[in-house]
Amino acid sequence: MRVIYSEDHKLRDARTELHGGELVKPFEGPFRAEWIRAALKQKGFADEVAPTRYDLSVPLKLHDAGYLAFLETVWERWLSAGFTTEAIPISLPVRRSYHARPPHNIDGLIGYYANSVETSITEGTYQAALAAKDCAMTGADYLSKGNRFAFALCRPPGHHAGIDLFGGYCFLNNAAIAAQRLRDNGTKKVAILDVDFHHGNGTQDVTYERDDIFFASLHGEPDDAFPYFWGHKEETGKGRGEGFNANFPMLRNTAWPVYSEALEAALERISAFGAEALVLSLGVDTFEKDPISFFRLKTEDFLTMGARIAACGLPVLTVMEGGYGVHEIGDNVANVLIGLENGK
Ligand code: OKP
Ligand code: ZN
Repeated sequence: MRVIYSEDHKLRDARTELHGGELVKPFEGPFRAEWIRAALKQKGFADEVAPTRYDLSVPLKLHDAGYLAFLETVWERWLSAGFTTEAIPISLPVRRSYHARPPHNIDGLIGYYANSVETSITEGTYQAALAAKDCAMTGADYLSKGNRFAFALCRPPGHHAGIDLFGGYCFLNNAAIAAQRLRDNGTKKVAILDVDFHHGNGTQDVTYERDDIFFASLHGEPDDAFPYFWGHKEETGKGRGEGFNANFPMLRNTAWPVYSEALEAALERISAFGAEALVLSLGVDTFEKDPISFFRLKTEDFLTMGARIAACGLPVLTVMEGGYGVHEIGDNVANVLIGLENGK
């Protein structure tokens, strides 16, 4: 399977994350991609390529133009405002912010475009996010040439990035951008299956009113898990997108027997939709030892997961999302990819 990887991910290397009332070293750091890459090399994934560069025309079909302009300039504007440390939002438009509009002041603007506040913005963050988007788009183009599988080793991740919102370590929605690229290349129906532990609220946001991209997410129950305010079963899509969004929230300590039933149900929906290609938003933070999550999947379960997904017969672009803390994230990702190849 082809692996698409850019060194530019290293430009996203924040010093701070707001966690439990403290600024800590971020869970989402450069070591993640390098651990995953090392495991892939060790398991014989030798076909690694750098991404092609793409402009913003595809991202602009999903993200707001003002939001992208904000991402491009926020670091410079933050420094110009006199701040000397990483950029963190403080005031967000929430309930009854009736006249919310993007303020000129960068300290306000960063809150306007935030859906959570653990994700500090740093020098280089935008460059890394652009490279992650390039990896995802390169993978989409590789599938459109007739290849069955590709893996975009994206970092920073993307599935919490909404139309005009960053947060949850995400800035550009890599998986949705790949899905849009597949659409633009002529694939009529694309499904995104999100198996990251956290609900893909950003992906849901950018696809919610669409009937050409089906979104299914398996995740920790919102009553108990970040991002808390999205991911309920009742969120089924809107307008022409009604019926094209499916959420599968699960309880604390969910292990493979229960998880696999939800996976089967999601794949059933994807096949009933008539998907011609699948973008797999892969987070391995469902692993039993993940430091910020509460499912109980084991390393061998990821092999079964990949095989089961491949059995749907679709071309699959796997896009990297979460998975933290422990070296096993490498083997877990490799197992999904090996499972995909075995299950075809
Ligand atoms: C990103 B992805 C730990 C609590 C959770 C944000 C989690 C973002 C997860 N500080 N905070 O979906 O893996
Ligand atoms: Zn996650």
